[in-house]
Amino acid sequence: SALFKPIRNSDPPLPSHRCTKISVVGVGNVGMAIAQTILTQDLADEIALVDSKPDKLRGEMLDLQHAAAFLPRTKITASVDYDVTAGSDLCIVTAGARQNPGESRLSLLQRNVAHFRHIIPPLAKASPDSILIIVSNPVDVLTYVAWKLSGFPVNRVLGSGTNLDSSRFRFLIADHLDVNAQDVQAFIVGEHGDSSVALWSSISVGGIPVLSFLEKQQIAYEKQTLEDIHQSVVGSAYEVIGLKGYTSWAIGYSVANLARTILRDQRKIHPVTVLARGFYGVDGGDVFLSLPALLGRNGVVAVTNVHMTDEESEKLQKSAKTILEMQSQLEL
Ligand code: 6V0
Repeated sequence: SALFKPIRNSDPPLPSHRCTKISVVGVGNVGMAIAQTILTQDLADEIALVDSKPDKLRGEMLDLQHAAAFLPRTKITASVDYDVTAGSDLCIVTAGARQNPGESRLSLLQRNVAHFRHIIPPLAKASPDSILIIVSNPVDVLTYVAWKLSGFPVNRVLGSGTNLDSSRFRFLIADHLDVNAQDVQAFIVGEHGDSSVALWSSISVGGIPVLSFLEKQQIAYEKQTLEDIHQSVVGSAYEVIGLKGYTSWAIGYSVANLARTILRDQRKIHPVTVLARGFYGVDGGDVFLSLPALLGRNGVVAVTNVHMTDEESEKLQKSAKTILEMQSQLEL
């Protein structure tokens, strides 16, 4: 006697492609923080994990599966073979090397390009209609590399970019004003790294444009205070890595937030790494960097025309040059 008695004359089961599938490549600190946030937020029906270390991979898969009694029902699979990712709606790449002490970013880039050669082509082949989110660093150049290696249209390849930097920025402004970070609209754009640009002129809190409000009310503020806040955003990752060895929770929430916007077609604006050529006067090559982008089920739908002062736009172009310089030294 079976545990359940089937209903008579019912429709055949729905095809499995009606389920939402997310693949995460790289089950290190970052990949697992992303996977676990996606799980707890019920964003996927299936999560496929890939890594080059089979034992670590199986351990992480089992550890997540053992939480089944406390979570929404999600199929969790894992393999060193990219077949496991077949038919994904979204593929998130966090695999690769981290910077060794004293190692230049260019040398890290070259090591990670070598990894991407083994990761991106099979990933793209197994899920030709998916959207790719690149998280591995240096994220801007690696998003360009992933775009080239995947052959995907440009709307379906993006990098987590300054989505995380902007969240850190909003937290610091909110903390300074003692308000909720969700009421602070503020973007960091450009490179995810040292040359990022804080768009002070477009910051608003509860719909009030902050700088023009202060100026109109003739309330004095120190430019240095603004500079200090931006510098603490730039220093944030170094500080966390110095203290705990890596960053994980904030990048986990930040990427899960992108997954939600894309898969549920939320059409929200996120500062993420996109092909920036032709926007805000960025030129000189196919450079990828963060701009406020409208995201939906097609990936990148549009780039938002945020107001920038001349100074901000000059800084953005400088950031683009920094990335292009790195890119030009690449052998693809
Ligand atoms: P980690 O904990 O060393 O994990 C990396 C994982 O990748 C390991 O499990 C490796 O086995 C795996 N891996 C390496 N090579 C391959 C390969 N060829 N194929 C499959 N798997 C492979 O690193 P962590 O998780 O801390 O960081 C991962 C990446 O994310 C690094 O490049 C970080 O610099 C980057 N980050 C990017 C952030 C962003 O905002 N864009 C934020 C934080 C970290």
